[in-house]
Amino acid sequence: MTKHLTAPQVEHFKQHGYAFPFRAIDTSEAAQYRARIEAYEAHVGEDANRSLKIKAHLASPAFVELAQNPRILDAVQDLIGPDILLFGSSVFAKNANDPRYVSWHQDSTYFGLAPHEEVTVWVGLTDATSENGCLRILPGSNCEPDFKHKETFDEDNMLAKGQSLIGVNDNFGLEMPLQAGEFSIHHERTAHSSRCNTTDDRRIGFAFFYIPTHVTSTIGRRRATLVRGEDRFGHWDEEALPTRDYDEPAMEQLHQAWGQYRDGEVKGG
Ligand SMILES: O=C(O)CCC(=O)C(=O)O
Repeated sequence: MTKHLTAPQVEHFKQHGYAFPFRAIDTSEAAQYRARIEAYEAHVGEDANRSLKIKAHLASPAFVELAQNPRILDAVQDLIGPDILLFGSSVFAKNANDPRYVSWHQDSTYFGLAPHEEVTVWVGLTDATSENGCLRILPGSNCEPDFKHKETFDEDNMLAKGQSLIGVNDNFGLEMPLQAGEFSIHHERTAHSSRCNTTDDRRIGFAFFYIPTHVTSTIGRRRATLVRGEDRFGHWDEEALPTRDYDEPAMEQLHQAWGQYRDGEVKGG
């Protein structure tokens, strides 16, 4: 028996690498989360994209709570089973009329996980539309061999290394529009991207990265948080979760994980 997705939705995910839309929170809660991201930006004096990366949930207990949202975890459980670790999260915030985009990429190349069973839940904290650059995926790419990336370091590319898949036909991209508070799910091998924001408001999404507890890190021991079930494997060290906003030990882990990723110490294996 599935908990949130229907059996055909689970089958569709296996074959095509994505599922959407599902509701996690209502629009007023989404607006509160947006306000929290913007309060963080005011606190650090820069765009959330610059530091709420890889372990963004460690900036606030409220973000950990969103990662533990039962509707999200029920959907994740339907896809990867009942023992679930949150190993990371990133905020993708585009400003109004923002030329920045996300190039086609596969997270499996960069996450350093084996086997490739990670799923990403992307929660819209604003509406995500064609015009403001909603997430796009290449259906079925989850079942294809790994693609090759080139690292472009393009200034307008929101990815740390500007990593871009070589030879993708952009016309096959499928958009996943969402209303604020809804979420989509994609597999770590599903190629995805997003275009720039041509509207007068921001487009903000919070991406959470979940793995079943048997998945290992191919790049040495790292930290993760058990969000449901039991960890009978012990492949991951525990994260120190924040007890208040911008809690120092938690922020230190956030910055450390982002630094390792950005500086290339953390690469896929
Ligand atoms: O939000 C975006 O535009 C890109 C998101 C993304 O690359 C991801 O969720 O892995």
